[in-house]
Amino acid sequence: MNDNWDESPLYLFDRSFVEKMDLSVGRNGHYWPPESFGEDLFAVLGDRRPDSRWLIVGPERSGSTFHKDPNATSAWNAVVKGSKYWIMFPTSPSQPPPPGVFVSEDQSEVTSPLSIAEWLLGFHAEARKTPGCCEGICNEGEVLHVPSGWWHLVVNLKPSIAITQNFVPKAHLTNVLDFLKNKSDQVSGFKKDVRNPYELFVQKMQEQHPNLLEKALAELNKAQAGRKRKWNELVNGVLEDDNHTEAFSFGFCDGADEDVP
Ligand SMILES: O=C(O)CCC(=O)C(=O)O
Ligand SMILES: [Fe+2]
Repeated sequence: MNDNWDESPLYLFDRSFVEKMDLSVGRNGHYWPPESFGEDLFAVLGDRRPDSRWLIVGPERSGSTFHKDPNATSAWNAVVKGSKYWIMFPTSPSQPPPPGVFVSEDQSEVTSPLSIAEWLLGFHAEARKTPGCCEGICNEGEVLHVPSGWWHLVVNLKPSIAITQNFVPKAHLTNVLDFLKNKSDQVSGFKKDVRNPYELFVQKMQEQHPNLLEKALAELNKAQAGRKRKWNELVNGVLEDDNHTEAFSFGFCDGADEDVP
């Protein structure tokens, strides 16, 4: 880190730092998740939850290219040392990905052919003018919230150490259920013995938070029915009358209208 001139320096993500460093996580431990983010519903999965916490270490210029966090989770990112520049975009089905970023039709693959430096030189100015763009610098001791489904790019302005943790807040339960159920080929971070993450999550939620689950599944059904109707409209080329269009929100589960940074 101290003697590196690479344009894209090596960037370390350690998902086992708690075990390796023998840390205790919790109110009286070495660190604990900021309480302002509320309950993490993936906690119902116990040790079968997907990877969820990382120690991130890198020199200046290292960083993360544009992505959305896995399994439609939200995240917090706490800078322990150094500082990070963030640029983010709210999720929206009506808005294309950030300038210079290309996704496959099912959003499973992100192609950002440029290094962070090239993207900043070529697309930063345009991106900053895009509606919804948020940017800022997090310094030591500051914590950033990455809402479910938001695009983000991060670059370390100084040599940095951060801790990040992914979580499922109540507000995004429907998005996570939708992702696990309908994008099962893109689900990541679960151990191999978890064959069906969606079923396991539903089962554990049923045991521990049945009311939340019921509400979220009802929302999911409504969104799926809306998507199906829209599909039929497109395929049949039929324009539905007003009665059919009012309750419909295409891409509801992408959280188009609910995220507040
Ligand atoms: O480079 C960073 O600190 C951001 C990390 C990040 O976005 C992630 O782990 O999902
Ligand atoms: Fe991220």
